[in-house]
Amino acid sequence: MESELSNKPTRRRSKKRKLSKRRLKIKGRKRTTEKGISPLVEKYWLQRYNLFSSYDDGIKMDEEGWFSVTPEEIAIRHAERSGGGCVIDCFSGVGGNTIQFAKMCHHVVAIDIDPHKVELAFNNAKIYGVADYIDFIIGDFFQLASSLKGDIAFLAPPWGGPAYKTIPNFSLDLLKPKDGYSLFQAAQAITPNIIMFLPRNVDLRQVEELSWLSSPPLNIEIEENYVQNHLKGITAYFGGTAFGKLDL
Ligand code: MGP
Ligand code: SAH
Repeated sequence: MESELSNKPTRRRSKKRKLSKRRLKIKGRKRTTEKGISPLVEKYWLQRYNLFSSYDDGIKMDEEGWFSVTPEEIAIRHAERSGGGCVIDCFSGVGGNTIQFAKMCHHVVAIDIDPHKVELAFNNAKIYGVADYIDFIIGDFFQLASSLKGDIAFLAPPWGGPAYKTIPNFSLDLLKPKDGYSLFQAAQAITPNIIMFLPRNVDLRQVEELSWLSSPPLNIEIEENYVQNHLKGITAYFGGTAFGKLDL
């Protein structure tokens, strides 16, 4: 009897400790699954309303989408410069640019090689009510380029992941899946009116050289893009998109 009494509190304490440990584990697990956010994308998630102002209405992302999507304010700026015609968004991702082009332009062709990205972009375009103005294509831009027609080619290719910023002078050779010169040449098969969204540390001399790939050289304008005073990227406008809105 005595020994039972003396054992009881000890057993209760250890049960309690086990319970609270389990509760902590559940709490930890719940936090990550609720947001579905990995440590890599947490900093982008914190900026979610700068990326999509309608984020809470059901926007869907994947990891690459989080760190690659063009912030909404910048995507609006790109669309304002596009002149309202037919835009080919050659690397459409989860749809940050595609959606804003669709809001302001006659039609958008949105291409991505990753079928899951196209699903996400379609979902996101529906949230913004613009899916009907977009043709979604799953495919490799480099294979499709020669068969595409449009007033503007928009290029926001992969920059090689968030580590791009560790390179002091980002060379166009580092763009994926092919270097910037090949990319620009493929786009020129569609139109000389090209808009390119590039890393803020890009080698600007190389960007200017792109305009010399045409004869006579294309007009070029370079713009820095800020969100809340933070430089996010650089936009190069070529051909008719340089120096104001494209005149169609
Ligand atoms: P960032 O530099 O990774 O984020 O990306 P942030 O918050 O500016 O980082 P910090 O360390 O300076 O505080 C800035 C923006 O660049 C993103 O919001 C995307 O719009 C764009 N971006 C980044 N990457 C890695 C890519 C990419 O691979 N492709 C494209 N098209 N855009 C990218
Ligand atoms: N501007 C987009 C982000 C583009 S990120 C936005 O605002 O959401 C670059 C995208 O290029 C990625 O989604 C990647 O899947 C796609 N991509 C990579 N190689 C490609 C290729 N060869 N052809 C078409 N898309 C490609």
